[in-house]
Parts: sequence; C-alpha cells; structure tokens
Amino acid sequence: MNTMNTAALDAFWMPFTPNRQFKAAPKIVVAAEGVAYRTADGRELLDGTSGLWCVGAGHRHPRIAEAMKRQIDILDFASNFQVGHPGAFELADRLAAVAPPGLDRVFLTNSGSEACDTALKIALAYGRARGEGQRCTFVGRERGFHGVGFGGISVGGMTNNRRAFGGALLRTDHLRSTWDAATQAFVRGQPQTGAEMAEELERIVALHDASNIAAVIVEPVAGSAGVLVPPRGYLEGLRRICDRHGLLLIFDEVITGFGRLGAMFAAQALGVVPDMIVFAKTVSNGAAPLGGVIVRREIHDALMHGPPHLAELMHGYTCSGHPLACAAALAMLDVIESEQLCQRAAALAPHFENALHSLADAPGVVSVRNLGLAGGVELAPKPGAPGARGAAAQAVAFDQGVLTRAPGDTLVLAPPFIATPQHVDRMVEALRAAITATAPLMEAES
Ligand code: PXG
Repeated sequence: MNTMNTAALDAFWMPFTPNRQFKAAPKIVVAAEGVAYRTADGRELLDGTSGLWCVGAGHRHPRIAEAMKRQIDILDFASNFQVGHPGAFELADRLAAVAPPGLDRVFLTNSGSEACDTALKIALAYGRARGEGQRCTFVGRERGFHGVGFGGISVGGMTNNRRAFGGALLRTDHLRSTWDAATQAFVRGQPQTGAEMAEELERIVALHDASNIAAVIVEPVAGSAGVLVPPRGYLEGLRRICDRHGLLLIFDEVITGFGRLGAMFAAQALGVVPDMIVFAKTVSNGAAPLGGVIVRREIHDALMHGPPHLAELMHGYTCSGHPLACAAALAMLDVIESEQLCQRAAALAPHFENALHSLADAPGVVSVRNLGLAGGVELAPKPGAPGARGAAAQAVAFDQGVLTRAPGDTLVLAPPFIATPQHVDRMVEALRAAITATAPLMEAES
C-alpha cells in the first residue's frame, strides 16, 4: 500500500503526536532498509532517530528477520507463566553474560515503560522482603524520562507528561537536571565540571531519611529531554551516596543500552555500575516489542522466599519474554557481536561529534551536546512559543529527507550504529537547512 486515504487515518489515536496536525498533513512511511525509510510518496527518508533509538543495526536486518521467521514456524506464542520456552531462558542468560558482573537476573517486559515500573516494583518488594516496607519514596530527576506508566511518570521529570495526571503519582523527590547552560552549552562529550551536582542527593536523603527511600533512578544520559550528558564524576557521586546510605541505584538504559555509547551499556562505557539496569528498544533492534530489567543477584535472591507454590513476585505481563521478541533479541545480540556494533558506534562517534558541532555557528544555535551516537542541537525559541521553532525545523528536515526528533527546541540526532560518515553528514546538512530556514521565527512578532 503506497498511499493512504486520509479519512482512513481518523480511528488511530496516535501516541505522543499532535494528532490533528498530523492528520492534516500525514507523514507515512511504508518500508525501510538499513538507515532509511521509504515514504508513501516514494521518497527516501534517512532515519536520524534510529526508529526512536531502536534500530542500531539498521532496519530489516536479515539475520533478525530470518530468526523471527524461523521462530514463528516453530512456536508462535507461549506465555512464561507456569510453562516456559527456551528463547526466554537463553535470552536472559545472554543478557546476564553481557551485563556488568553481579547483575545476572533478568525480568522481561514488552516496553521500556513496563520495564521502569517493574524496576520500581522490585525495589519496593525488596525493601519489604528485608523488613523495610516503609521504603516507598523514590528519587528521580527533573527532565528524566522513564516511560509513561504511573511509576515512570512519577519518578520522571517531564512536566508535560505529568501535568494531566498529577494527582495519581507516587511519593517522589527529584534531583535537579544535570543541564547547566552557563558551563555546558557547547561542551563536547561529558562536561569536565559539575560532578558536585550529585551532592544534592545528600540533601534529599537528609530530608526524607534514607530509611524511607526505596531507590534512586536516573538515565545515565537523559535522552528524551534532548540529550543531556552527565558531568564527569556525577554518576560516580550518585553511586557513592547511594552506597553510603544503603539505597538502590537504578539506571534507565532504554536509550543508552546495547551500543549507543560505544559499549553494551552506559554502566560499562561510563564505569559506574548500578543495582538494576532497565532496557528496551535496541535490545530487539526494534523488530519486536521487548524490554526488561537486569537485576543484581542479591536483590533477586532476597525475594526468593515464601511458600513454594506461590510466585515470589506477583508481577508479569502475558507477553513477558514473547518467543518472537526473544528470537529477535537473540539475533540482535549475535549481530552486535559479529558486526562489532559497539565498536562501530565508538568509531563513528568522533565524526558525529565534529559534524554536529559544526552547527554551532548556524543561526540561533544556543547549545550543541553529544555523547556516543546521541546528539542534541538546541535552538533559540520563537518568542512566547516554546517548541514552535523545533517543530518547524523538524518539518523542514523531513522535507529535506531526514527524520529527526524535536523535544522542545532541541533537534536530536541518534544515527544507527551502521551509519557511515556520509550518512551523518547528510543528516547534519539537513539540520543546517532546517535551522537556517526557521531562523526568522526567532524575531519577536510585532
Ligand atoms: N525510559 C527511557 C529512558 C526512554 O527513553 C522509556 C523509558 C519508555 O519506553 P517505551 O518502550 O515504553 O516507550 C523511554 C522511551 C524521544 C522519545 O523523543 C523517547 C522515548 C519515547 C518516545 C520519544 O526521544 N523513549
């Protein structure tokens, strides 16, 4: 199907999308291969987002497609309640093997949101299992994104995602975002200053008392907020303070996991090991919905108690560890290894950094930031209309044949790990055109 009748668009309530605007001017993709989509009107669209941070190995990777085709002819579905199937066990084992030492028990979900809520629930259950059921305050961070479950939006720090649901949130406190415009605007990679921002956790712990806190959860690099890179020493600081007070530290690696920072996990790339790693997206190269939590063994073991006929954790999803998703992820882990995708991402990162920072002189660019293959270019907004310039720039880039994301007025690029320097250059050229074309929006309207 190459074209769509616009009346046929009405029923689908699109997620995180301005529905009325989209349906007035639909952007439909109908196929994909490697680093590009094909649009309904037959144009090539370079995927500057890796399919929302999923498709590190490139679209329609043949080994992943073959593995899924093979799987559906053998076992299409089995839940992992009471019975189990080999793919889920094999996948958990493979994930444990690539995670930092000590984290080797894996709970599977179908999305990052479910995985975040799962991690929070494990933290609560762990406290209770140790006779500390009062530990039910969570610490998140402003501008953090941990999906859209009630737990995730509670610990998350995205004002727009919380506004309509505010009354229903968990008990939380939030660290400040690590973003500091005064010192970080055009820093390449991790800022050298700002490690002391982690000390704010001491203040929060003193206020709530450590004995009431279940866990601290952060994204190692905040992705959805427009790529906010932690200062050197900051994550180390959080780890130290958590250890000092006996708090669990959860890294939400939904974006950073499986190669984006040039290592399997940010925990390894940045050298700080949390107690749980939340993952999703790239684990299956986006070919099937899959997420999960890799848990430190002691946390898992503390919960393996109670009557033997009862589930130790009353939690799970019908499709936790779906056979097709497991087949996709097992093939993706093979591809990451055989095609050395982490090394490829690391090798492309310096070119990506240089290309992105070449936009520093484009009109109204107020910040350029990057780590691994994640980058953000922040634009001065249209006066009185935050986000309008970002949205307009995104539309221009689309017309130029490049898909980018625009949280607020930041244009985000997250190329697939298999992208070439030429692909990166084309993405950055489209961004330059988009920034230049939208520069007049910065002028205040009379
Ligand atoms: N944690 C993080 C860090 C994420 O980035 C989720 C959890 C939730 O995952 P699911 O699979 O439930 O969507 C995410 C999702 C963007 C963008 O613009 C990013 C996400 C979702 C939508 C948009 O960068 N990440």
